[in-house]
Amino acid sequence: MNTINQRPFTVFVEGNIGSGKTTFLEHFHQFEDITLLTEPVDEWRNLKGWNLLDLMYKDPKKWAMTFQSYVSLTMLNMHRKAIPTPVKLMERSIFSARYCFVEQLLRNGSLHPAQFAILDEWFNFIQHQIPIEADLIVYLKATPAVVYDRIKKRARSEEQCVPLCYLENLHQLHEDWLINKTLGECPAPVLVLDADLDHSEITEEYKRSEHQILRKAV
Ligand code: DGT
Repeated sequence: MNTINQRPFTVFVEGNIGSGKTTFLEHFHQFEDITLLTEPVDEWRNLKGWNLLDLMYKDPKKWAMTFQSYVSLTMLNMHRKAIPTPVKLMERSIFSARYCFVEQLLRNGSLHPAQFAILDEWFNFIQHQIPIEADLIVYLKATPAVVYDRIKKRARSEEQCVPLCYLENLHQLHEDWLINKTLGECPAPVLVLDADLDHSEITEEYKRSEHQILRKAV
């Protein structure tokens, strides 16, 4: 078990929309001494009755700033959450929100440069003033066409308008951030898994990460 003064070994699970982050977290349900923090999508879909995710997709120019501001808050909450186990596995992070989504929304014109500047200032402030622990990033690397098909199949109502090019751009931003290291700061070593594999093969692929994630828990 974790001692009070020891911080948990902290892992971010990153990857495109539909790359299987939730399924990856579910794989680790079977292990003790690990806390799984799923992304607060439900909070984004219901803030005092408002569906911010839907508003953002329907009218990004109007709602992207508001949405990203709330994403930052909910992500920060996850980063700062005290947990009782020696390992913490988190779906996404404040870093992918900034380097992938905010970047994308700036580039496609959904965010005005002035709005981007404010989000960037907040991000820099948080990074420098609030401890955010990161020990490992698991990157679920997937082909955009594959995640496009999965998103269509899972039919989350807000995402039905997401075009393939949006996923291609997001994929490239993940690559630039985590592989090419040409975008922002990569806060931890990256383990790349093949997230194109289908259900029958993916468990074996997930197992490849167990040793690195659980070594602190065993
Ligand atoms: P999974 O399990 O890999 O299929 O994961 P998803 O697709 O459930 O989770 P994720 O984080 O890729 O995305 C959930 C939805 O929220 C999706 O429509 C993209 C959107 N989203 C997540 N983070 C951000 C963000 O920072 N900004 C914007 N604009 N959208 C975001």
